[in-house]
Amino acid sequence: MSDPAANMKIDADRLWNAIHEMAEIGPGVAGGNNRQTVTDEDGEGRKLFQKWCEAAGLTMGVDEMGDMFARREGTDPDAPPVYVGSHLDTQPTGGRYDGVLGVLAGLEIIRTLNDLNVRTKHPIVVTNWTNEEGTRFAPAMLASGVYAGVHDLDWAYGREDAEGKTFGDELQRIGWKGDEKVGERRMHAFFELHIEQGPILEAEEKDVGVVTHGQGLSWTQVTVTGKESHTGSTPMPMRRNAGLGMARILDLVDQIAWSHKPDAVGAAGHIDIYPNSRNVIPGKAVFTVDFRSPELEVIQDMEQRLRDGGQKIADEMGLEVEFEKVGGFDPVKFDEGCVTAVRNAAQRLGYSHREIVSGAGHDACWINRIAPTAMVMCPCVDGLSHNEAEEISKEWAEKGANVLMHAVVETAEVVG
Ligand code: HGY
Ligand code: MN
Ligand code: MN
Repeated sequence: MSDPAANMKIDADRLWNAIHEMAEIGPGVAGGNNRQTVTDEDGEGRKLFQKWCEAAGLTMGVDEMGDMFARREGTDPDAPPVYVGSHLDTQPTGGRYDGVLGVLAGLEIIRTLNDLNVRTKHPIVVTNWTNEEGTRFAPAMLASGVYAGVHDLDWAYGREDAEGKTFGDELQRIGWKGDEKVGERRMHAFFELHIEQGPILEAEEKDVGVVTHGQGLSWTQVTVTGKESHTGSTPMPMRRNAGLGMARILDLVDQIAWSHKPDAVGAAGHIDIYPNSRNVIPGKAVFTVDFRSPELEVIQDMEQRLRDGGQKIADEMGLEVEFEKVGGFDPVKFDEGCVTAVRNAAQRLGYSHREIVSGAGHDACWINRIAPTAMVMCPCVDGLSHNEAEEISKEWAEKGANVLMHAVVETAEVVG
């Protein structure tokens, strides 16, 4: 990298303040955030991000999925841009940093390049991907999946939340349904900074994770149907208890995941029980089984054993059971060239670092299908995430953002 950029560092206080100003929008109940996708709070967060981008001289484009693309011109307007970003939507009990760090670190790169008057050949585009979390509208990484050609736009518009509202209507309602065709932009590369959401980097006292792979994900929605009846007057042998059936299937999920230790994981985070009344035997249980592993064959084995074992449990209990695949992606290997740019940046900056496989899914996992992609990770306290107590240090944010900047700027080619 040329001299003007060789020793560049971001403004850590400015990044830290931006993160905490964004956190004031859609506050949670315990210090974190509840800024779920295409809610009014999401719309407010988008407006603040757009204001900051325009103040930094960027031009904003918005596509049909609400993805936001804030462009800094390069010296070669025809060169495909380097994209950098993540997501601003959060879990209902989310932390302040999941996704937000990656979007605002992208903006901080622009602010730093402006301060230092550093120009690059390739334009740089800071990105906010819509509905990364998939909690209100499944699946996760919805918009980046449409962008990568994995999901159909109309299918995505039709996804429904628990109240029966559709994603497309809600995106329209908050005023962020753009005109740009999804997926038409050419990308020279895509980089994403994200908190690890796991314990490894902190435990090993490493400042930076050089993400080489992302483990695969499988979401199976299971519907168990029994018969509602009185919890007092229905004799035990006559009960068709969908809640008990769910409990036995969830225990099976745990056994299946443990059978593939140490890397596979499995659980259900979404559970709805009907009618959810204290004195009614549940007639229906709907839950989503989340299996993950770095190996595709392991994921496929876990999915099949869930179906076979779940059907056996239902048959033995006189219950009905249905399985629907509602999300997932194969294990991901990120682009060698981009991973090398990240590793070289960490080395050049003298930061402790290690290669790591991402345990969580990210927009980068889909974008990796259509453009050279890599990720940078920073530690998080106790590896905790998807919890309002999620915490990182300003130093970790600073080092992650510096590595991200050096990888992005090297790939965008500094001019003069
Ligand atoms: O589910 C995931 O891995 C991501 O946090 N949405
Ligand atoms: Mn995330
Ligand atoms: Mn998340």
